[in-house]
Amino acid sequence: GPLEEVSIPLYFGWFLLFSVKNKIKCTSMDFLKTLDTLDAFKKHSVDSEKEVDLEQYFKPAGILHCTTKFCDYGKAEGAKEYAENQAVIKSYGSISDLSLSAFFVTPRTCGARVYLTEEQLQLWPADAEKQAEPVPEAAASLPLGSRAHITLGCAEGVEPVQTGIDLLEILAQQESQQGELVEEMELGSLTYYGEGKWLLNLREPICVPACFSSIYG
Ligand code: 2AM
Repeated sequence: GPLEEVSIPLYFGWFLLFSVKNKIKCTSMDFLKTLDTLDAFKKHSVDSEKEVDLEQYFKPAGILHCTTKFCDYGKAEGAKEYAENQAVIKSYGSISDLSLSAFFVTPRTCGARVYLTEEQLQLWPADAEKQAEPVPEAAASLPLGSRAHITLGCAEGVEPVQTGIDLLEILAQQESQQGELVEEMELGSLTYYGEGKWLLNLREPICVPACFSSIYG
């Protein structure tokens, strides 16, 4: 009935606990600042004469989280099945550590890659990597959970759904060994994937506690 439909949220996901939000914001800001000042970054900019201030360029994301399933209040494909899944019901409200393994930047989005544990993968929809529109060509063959990320910021006029698509595109390129190692930084190794796409693989993953829950918006 209509009441049932109302009870399906906008999306499910892991929400970073309040205590770690600032840490992630600061670390990602540091990354942007460092990237800004690299000669290699300036060289690959569309307009190498113009200074880009990445911290201004990306509008900060609202609630820091890693979406598992975008349900659109039940309108999205598989939303009801997901909401009724036993693993989802059992884990609802539980806290686990998210492991952030990389930061990435494209002309559209800025995000952190999340490396999911076996247990967390139980909450990951089987078709998450294939549902992106448009799906980057090689993305369908990437392992389950490849799309998992936290959107940190979007360029003016860009929707956050783009962050996962950008990540899939970079990972598909990584898979086929495209990309040019640009610099070993303190945080990790920085690789350039062309067309303004950068990924910093963290030497030490950053662990952040998060609560599995949902947003009704
Ligand atoms: P994000 O997970 O990349 O940040 C509300 O819009 C949230 O749902 C955002 O966090 C957004 O992107 C995510 N989202 C929006 N549309 C989506 C879609 N079609 N598929 C997956 N996630 C989506």
